[in-house]
Amino acid sequence: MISVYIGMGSNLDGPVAQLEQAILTLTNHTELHNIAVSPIYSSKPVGPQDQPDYANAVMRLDTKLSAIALLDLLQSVEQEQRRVRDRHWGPRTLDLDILLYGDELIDTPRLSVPHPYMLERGFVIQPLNDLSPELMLANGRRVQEHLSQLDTSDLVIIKEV
Ligand code: A4P
Ligand code: MG
Repeated sequence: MISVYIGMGSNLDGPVAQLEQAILTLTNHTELHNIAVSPIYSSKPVGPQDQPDYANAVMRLDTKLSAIALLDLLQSVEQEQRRVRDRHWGPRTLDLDILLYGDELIDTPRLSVPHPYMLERGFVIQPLNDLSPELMLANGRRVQEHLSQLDTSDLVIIKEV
């Protein structure tokens, strides 16, 4: 079993409900085990500011799926929720990113793990810290050390899962 962390984000069509639907789908998947989910946070958009606030959370799970098989699964869940609700180009209804896949370093056209921007993002590191503050990252530092260096003043818990 590999221990995996997934970053979840949505800023369209009922962001909290989008995350809850994705959590339900993944929880019911036979290949994913011991799922734990952080609180859901509201966060200000990073990048273009002319878009709604995001709902963000992090999920931890154990799986025997390969990283690519897991990416395929996450993208199928994204497609499922996008196909039903997203009628326009623009902010996404659901973004599921593989943050960490065990301690593997992956650098291929389809997959970069650890996720390249995770350390800079309060909306990732805060919920990751809620689940695993002591987790040691590839750079030899713990999640809680990174959290102490980030501005998280825009984050508000909107739902305990
Ligand atoms: N890909 C490469 N590495 C990974 C990985 N570790 N996990 C590839 C998942 N996918 C990975 O992703 C494009 C391609 O990235 C995939 O086909 C996969 O092969 P995408 O989700 O379709 O496109 P995207 O959303 O433009 O990319 P990405 O990287 O998910 O976007 P970002 O950088 O995450 O930006 N502000 C707040 N507050 N909260 C947010 O959640 N999210 C974004 C999206 C911007 N601002 C935000 C938030
Ligand atoms: Mg993505």
